[in-house]
Amino acid sequence: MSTFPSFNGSECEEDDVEYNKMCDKHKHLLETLPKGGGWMEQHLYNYNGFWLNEMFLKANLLVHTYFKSEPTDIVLASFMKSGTTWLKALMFSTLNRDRYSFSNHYLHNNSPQSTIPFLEAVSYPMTDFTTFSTPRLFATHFARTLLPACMTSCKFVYVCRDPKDVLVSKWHFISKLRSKDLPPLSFDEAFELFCLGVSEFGPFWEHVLSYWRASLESPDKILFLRYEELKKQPEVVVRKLADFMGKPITMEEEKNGVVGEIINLCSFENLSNLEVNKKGVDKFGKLLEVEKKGFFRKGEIGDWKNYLSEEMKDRIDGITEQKFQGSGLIGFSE
Ligand code: PAP
Repeated sequence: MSTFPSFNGSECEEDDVEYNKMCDKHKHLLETLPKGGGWMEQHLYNYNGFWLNEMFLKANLLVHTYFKSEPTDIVLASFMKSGTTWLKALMFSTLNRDRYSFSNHYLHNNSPQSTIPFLEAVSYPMTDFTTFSTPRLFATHFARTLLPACMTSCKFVYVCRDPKDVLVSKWHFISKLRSKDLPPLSFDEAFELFCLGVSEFGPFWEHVLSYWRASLESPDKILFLRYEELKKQPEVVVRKLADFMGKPITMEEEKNGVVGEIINLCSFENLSNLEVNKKGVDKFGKLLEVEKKGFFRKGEIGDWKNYLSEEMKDRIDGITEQKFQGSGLIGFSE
């Protein structure tokens, strides 16, 4: 089961002036922003250069109005379907490796989604994040430039992935969440929208560049990772993550094989075969429920080869080359 009920944009609290002002802004934006074809719902709205649906637009306004970041916060940022679930598990288990034994771990009985909350799943009234232990971990699919200025002081782990695999993964995922009032979204339609940049939280390329540029400006604040490097050299990435989060792997831990334990615990094979990730739903805020097994499909590099023609591949690679030109960021061609 997965549901995506339509969002009631006019829901307001009479006695909260700030919230009511925000609701009015949301309503006004929905009426005035440029619209594009939605994947889950009929429309996406172009807000400051990025495409959001009604619910995520409201979440963005909520974050700007109510979220108070701490300089010690660590934020996992990603475009949808780039490896967020994997990184949630890796960051949580790396940071909390003294707290749980690998033979009886929190992740054996709880989904990776429960470890790090998504900022775009916030609703009103916002959860009291001040009670979270330091460093607080958050996740987001919002582009860097859509986040409030106060978050400049936070650390970010950004994970990106070959857009061809992102597209395939996203199309599978969204097909299950798409409103039942709409006709199914064909792969060709999804491809076209993706290439035009019209895609939840996208355009993909501008999303990646928003974090890449920030990482060049503040390399100590943004750890820029790729799904593909994680697949090929997970031990290197886990050590980088541990260093970046301020908890380097000690010599003793190296001797005890802790890095390997973390990698095995968080592997696609292990997580996708756990009962807790096979049944039931993960809830995101009040409005979105997603089948847990929907976060685990194939977990491979290059599944796009089963979906994209040579011409489609060339078109996406061409866009990547053109968009990344001069940025110092290399593309994803194998
Ligand atoms: P989200 O944007 O909805 O949070 P996200 O976790 O970023 O999704 O991406 C899901 C993809 O990561 C899926 O890719 P696929 O459709 O190509 O298979 C999913 O299978 C993959 N994935 C999930 N967990 C892991 C893991 N532990 N190792 C490798 N890949 C994983």
